[in-house]
Amino acid sequence: MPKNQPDWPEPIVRVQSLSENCIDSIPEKYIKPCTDRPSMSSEDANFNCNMNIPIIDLGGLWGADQHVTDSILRQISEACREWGFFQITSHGVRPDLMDKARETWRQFFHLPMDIKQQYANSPKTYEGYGSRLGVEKGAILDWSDYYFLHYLPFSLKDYNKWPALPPSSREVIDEYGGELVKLCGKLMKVLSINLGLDERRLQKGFGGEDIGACLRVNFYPRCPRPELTLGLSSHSDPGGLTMLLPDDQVPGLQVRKCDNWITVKPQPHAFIVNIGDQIQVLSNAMYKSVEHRVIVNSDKERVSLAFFYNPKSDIPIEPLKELITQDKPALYPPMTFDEYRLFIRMRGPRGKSQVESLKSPR
Ligand SMILES: O=C(O)CCC(=O)C(=O)O
Repeated sequence: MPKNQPDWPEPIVRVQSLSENCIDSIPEKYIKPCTDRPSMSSEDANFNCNMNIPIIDLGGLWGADQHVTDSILRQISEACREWGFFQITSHGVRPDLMDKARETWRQFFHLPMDIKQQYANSPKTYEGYGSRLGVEKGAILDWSDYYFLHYLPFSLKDYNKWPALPPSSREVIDEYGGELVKLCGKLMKVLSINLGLDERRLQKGFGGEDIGACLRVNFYPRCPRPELTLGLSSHSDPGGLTMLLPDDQVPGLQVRKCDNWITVKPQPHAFIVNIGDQIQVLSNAMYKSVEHRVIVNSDKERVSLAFFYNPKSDIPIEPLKELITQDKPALYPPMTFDEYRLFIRMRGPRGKSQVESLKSPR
């Protein structure tokens, strides 16, 4: 992988290096406008304390007891409609694999900088070690570094673009991805059934077996002025479904609920699932992707693994015919995922502006 980053508009600065050198201030480039800064008011904190996204135990989902299955399907259906976000437990991925995956990545971010720099990314594919999303010169940046890689399709899977260190990281990352692809396949069936469709319908809408899957590992270093910045700006996920493995020690993910930001309280060994823009489009907005963002803190770094399950990238994605009615005509024109994700790759995270801008004029 080339060591220079020819296409970034400005020299890349690693937030981790900034964090190690900033004692009590942060560079202006990371200071958000007042309206985007996290609220530190005690009123908001109180409201926040009592709220969490739904937690759903998947144990028994595919078992013999139809009442249990129906109850889990109902909980997921409600969570998709009301929240667009939920946590799942008893999901079948081994807890030790989840811990190992997160620790492997934590160790990667603690390797010496010259090793990490060998994987420095460019905005052409974003694969590798990165420190900004979007290529707009002068943009206000987020307080995080990340690593991005592909699992699927096989044509994009390239072990040489995955970190070789720490030892056995490629095996761990590979096994983790395989498990998550299986889990996402199961959830796609659940969502299809809940939308009143054949259980394979959403997967078919994604392009069958030929889908995309990728991982972004986020590293949020400690920040001396967390009230002025964000680890990741508000956005909805452009893809299909996201499975987030959050830090087990440090909260930070906030989900927008009406006009409030709810800080997610992660359950041990749960995945946080959220609906992406492509499912909003396929479901003709029966399910909606939801804005979320990440706050940082001055005491502890944070690591999260966001696994994105996406449609095949070169087929048109549009509302499924079965979900179009006279009362509810197709809300979105067809667009490939390749075309769609260009927006976020060029402009960086911008709330829900992209999916909203797609809506067909009526
Ligand atoms: O770090 C988190 O908790 C959320 C990460 C996220 O939203 C993303 O990677 O898209």
